[in-house]
Amino acid sequence: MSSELSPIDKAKFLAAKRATDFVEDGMRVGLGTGSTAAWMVRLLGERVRDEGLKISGVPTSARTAQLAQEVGIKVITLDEAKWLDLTIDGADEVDGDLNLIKGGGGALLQEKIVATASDRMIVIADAAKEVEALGAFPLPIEVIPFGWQTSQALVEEMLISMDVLGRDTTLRMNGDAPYVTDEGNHILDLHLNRIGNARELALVMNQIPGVVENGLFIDICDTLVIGHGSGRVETRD
Ligand code: ABF
Repeated sequence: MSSELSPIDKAKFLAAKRATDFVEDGMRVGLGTGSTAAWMVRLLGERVRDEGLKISGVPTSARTAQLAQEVGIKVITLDEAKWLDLTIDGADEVDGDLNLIKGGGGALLQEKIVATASDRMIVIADAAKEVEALGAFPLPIEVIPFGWQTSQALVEEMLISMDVLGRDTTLRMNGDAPYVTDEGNHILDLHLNRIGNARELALVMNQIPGVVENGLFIDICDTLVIGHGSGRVETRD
């Protein structure tokens, strides 16, 4: 399959395939969202079909739930699972400390809940996702619809007070309407260029009234699997 893919899709496929090696019979597995995670879901579906792999999958978005069901993975809720052995998910950026920016796919809230409720989180990504410092990718934050413009103004004030590079925040749109998450919330994208202290920003962000969650995943990723278009795959803990 991987021979017909573009270099970046081959990189995503290879990272996803390596990560599925960590999935064992009987596991409760968090299933991530995005194109790299979609490869992982499809490959796990093949193992269910071809090897009789017995796993329960907890999806991190409605679209991942649909794909998992289509490929024959038993889908359960997080509350039915109670706790997960492993979550495999993509990312938008990953730094040298395995801290992440996630949420480009709009699923950051369920992704963070599921990843946090797991014994281990494996991030799968193409090599372009690796950065020296987080922030070039706009940081998504999820805000409730009620008073979202006030939340946006409070976020911008907070960024100024923290002297964060970049101030521009934009409401994520879906065509002419605001993007709506699976939970019915909106997303603000923060164009920060470079985040100096991601840990502090992640803590402060969630104190702002109206902010539900942010796309900084600090100390959550345990293992990084990076795929390259050349065919090389690296695994780092
Ligand atoms: C998802 O994976 C999102 O959090 C993140 O934005 C996305 C990365 O997408 P892709 O794998 O398509 O590059 O978990």
